[in-house]
Amino acid sequence: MRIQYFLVIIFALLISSCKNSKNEELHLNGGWQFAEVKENIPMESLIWQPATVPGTVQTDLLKLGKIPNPFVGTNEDSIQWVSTKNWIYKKHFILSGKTIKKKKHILLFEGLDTYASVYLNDSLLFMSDNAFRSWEIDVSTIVKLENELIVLLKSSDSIELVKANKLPYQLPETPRVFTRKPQFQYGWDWAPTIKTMGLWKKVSVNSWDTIRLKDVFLQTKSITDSIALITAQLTINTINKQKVSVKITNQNTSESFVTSVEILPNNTAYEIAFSIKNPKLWWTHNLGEPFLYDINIELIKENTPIESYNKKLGIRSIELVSEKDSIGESFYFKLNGKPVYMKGANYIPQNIFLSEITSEMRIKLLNDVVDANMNMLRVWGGGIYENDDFYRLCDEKGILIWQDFMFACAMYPGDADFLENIKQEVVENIKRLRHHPSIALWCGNNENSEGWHRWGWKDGKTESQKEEIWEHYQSVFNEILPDMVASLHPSVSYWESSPKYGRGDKRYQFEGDAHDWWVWHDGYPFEHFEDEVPRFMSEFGFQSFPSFETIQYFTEQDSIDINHSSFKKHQKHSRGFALIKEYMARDFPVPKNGEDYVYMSQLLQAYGITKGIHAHRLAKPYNMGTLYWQLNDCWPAVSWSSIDNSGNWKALHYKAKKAFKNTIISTSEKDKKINVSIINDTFSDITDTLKITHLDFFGNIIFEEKQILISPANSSKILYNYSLEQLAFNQNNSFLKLVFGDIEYLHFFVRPKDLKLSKEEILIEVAKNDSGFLVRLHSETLQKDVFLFSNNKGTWADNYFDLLPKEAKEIQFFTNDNTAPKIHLKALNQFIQN
Ligand code: BMA
Repeated sequence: MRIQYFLVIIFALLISSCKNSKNEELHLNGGWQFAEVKENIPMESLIWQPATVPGTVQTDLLKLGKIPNPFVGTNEDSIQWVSTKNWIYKKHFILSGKTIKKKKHILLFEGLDTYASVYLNDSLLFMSDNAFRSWEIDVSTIVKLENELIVLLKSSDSIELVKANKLPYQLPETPRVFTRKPQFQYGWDWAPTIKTMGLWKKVSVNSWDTIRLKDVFLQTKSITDSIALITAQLTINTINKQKVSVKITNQNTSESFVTSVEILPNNTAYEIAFSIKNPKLWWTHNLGEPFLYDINIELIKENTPIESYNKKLGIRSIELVSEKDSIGESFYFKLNGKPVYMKGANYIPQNIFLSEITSEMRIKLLNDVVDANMNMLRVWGGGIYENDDFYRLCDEKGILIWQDFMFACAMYPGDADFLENIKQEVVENIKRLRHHPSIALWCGNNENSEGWHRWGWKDGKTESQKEEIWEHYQSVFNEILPDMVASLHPSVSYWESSPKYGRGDKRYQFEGDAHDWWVWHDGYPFEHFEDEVPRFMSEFGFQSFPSFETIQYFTEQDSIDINHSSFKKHQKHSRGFALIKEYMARDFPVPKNGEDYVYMSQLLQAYGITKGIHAHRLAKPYNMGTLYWQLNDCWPAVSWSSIDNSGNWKALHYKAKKAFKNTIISTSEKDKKINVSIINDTFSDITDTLKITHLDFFGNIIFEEKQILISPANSSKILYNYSLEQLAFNQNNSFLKLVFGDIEYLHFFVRPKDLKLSKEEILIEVAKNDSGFLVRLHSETLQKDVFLFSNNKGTWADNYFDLLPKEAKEIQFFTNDNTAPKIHLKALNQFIQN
């Protein structure tokens, strides 16, 4: 690939009077100590203990054995005192003789949680009030060879109280709305209350002489088949006017060019244009290759490299198409000019202790996302703007991100200080994330607008108070946020609030994105997903119990005791257990034994949510996306997640994987006919044979037929009808097996509890192979929702599947353990009363 230059400014290289050497970065993460602040006790007399940075007070206390593990039993309560106290951190550090001679020293805290006063060598540097911002301060005149850094962290409780008392009314969800920190830490219907405190991101000192390349943003300006026009926007600091060289290298081809730029002290923004010929576009993994160019940008002064950045460049266009149409208002994404159906889930932080999330955990979770054929995640507004690693992995793996700003289910203050604080927060986070091709949308908030209009938040407030609260909402979500997105990241759309309209509003079904909580919160049956399909479903969900491993972990019991006292803490939804039981009784048998109940709760969740996925996909292109609530957990709990906190896939994740495939078969019943649809998310027509076989549960054929069909590109179409009147058959003990190419779908005529399944045995054979063990299953009768498990640590290639009568099935058990696993299994057949 050849790089061409559109704007090459050629300056003669001037010989500068000052000598440059490489800029330096000193990490200040190790060697911290912390202590609880005690009134009237001098610092040196406090009880100092080792601290981890990045980290939190709570995780440090846990490591020291000073608090019990809050993820276990009912311990959550016994650690609440921690966030009511003030804490102090200190670190001694030395700059080398060479480093101290540099002219500029910038201290950088990438994240402070939350109210911190930072001192260097007894000078107060700054006070922080936003965990979503980084703090950078010039310490050139304060730093010495030997230094002491102190961070005093104040409990948010008293600060929030003061702020709340200043208002003549109470904002919904007070007090969390006053503090810019992850909102779910104040407790959520899937999260414990743990308000962490600490230095939750890295700390460093950056030392430089006269010039520093602070940031690079590669912006794709336009794309055609033959050329992509790119600008490299450089942020450069200098202390004097000087000329430098900027070298841009396309590492894919090793081509590079050098241009000379004049840098001025009163300017930081510089732009260099270049182009890439015949650009290879970035695609989501399900539609192509998430191709990334590897671009190196280097600042050079007198032949000495000063600083360099490696940037991955994904060339793609993304557009939210929200246009009035004959039905209402569309809501779909165009990637590289093509409408793309979005399949995925809502993402929350992987651990309430954010600094405990490792790169391995991110890799594993995002691999699970790709494995389940998801092409979009929504980073939900009550968590965090994720760290760079997360988005880098999404870029590489071809996952699009719907990015909420961090506001959820509340009304926020609107005083000048608060507005300025969030402006800085959004500017910084947009700038940090805008180069990622995975970012598809910036969304203002989660359910704030719906809450204001529908959840009784206006009750008891005067007209002028309501006006003021709504004005504050407007300033944030209809002024500051869209203005910042438009100026800093104009190639990506802004969406005010998710959902656009709540379920009390008639427009729910016709305009924008929607959250269907009729199912679960309002107790509607799963069939409701089929009744009011919106244009884009950005949330819908149902709870289930986590894996046996997770339950054993937090109950500290070997057996599965779902009545264990710890469930009071690990089920955060007040009606959660009752709702699970109510829905289970509608569609499934309700077992008494704990293990069986856990299994059934997972089947129930998977049954309901995949019913929703199918309903949404069938309605394509009216509906163009389905993101269920929620992908993962932040601690071990009963929740809406499809992957539990130990990383185990619940039944939903296995079944979502099938329901999210690019091409699926789906069915709908109308006028005594089963309509068979093929949903094709690829950009090509598919011609293949549809094989329809109507079988009883012992494999006897009632009817069979074959037809060659064409499934048009990017469509959902009814391609076949199966009349229920043409044959006399028992709906309770037969099913349709539908096969199109390599995809298969089983249609059942009645709900699971009404299936007349037979209690035959399943034969199991286990054979060792390179990846672990191959498990071969065989049964004379249909076995529904077969769940395999073992005490050996490992993962299953498939689970919670149907085993067809007289058709053997092989399932891989991936494990490093060489001892033959004892395989246990459950199947729905075991619970049916015939
Ligand atoms: C959605 C989310 C969360 C909540 C979930 C389940 O509305 O936005 O606020 O956890 O519902 O209740």
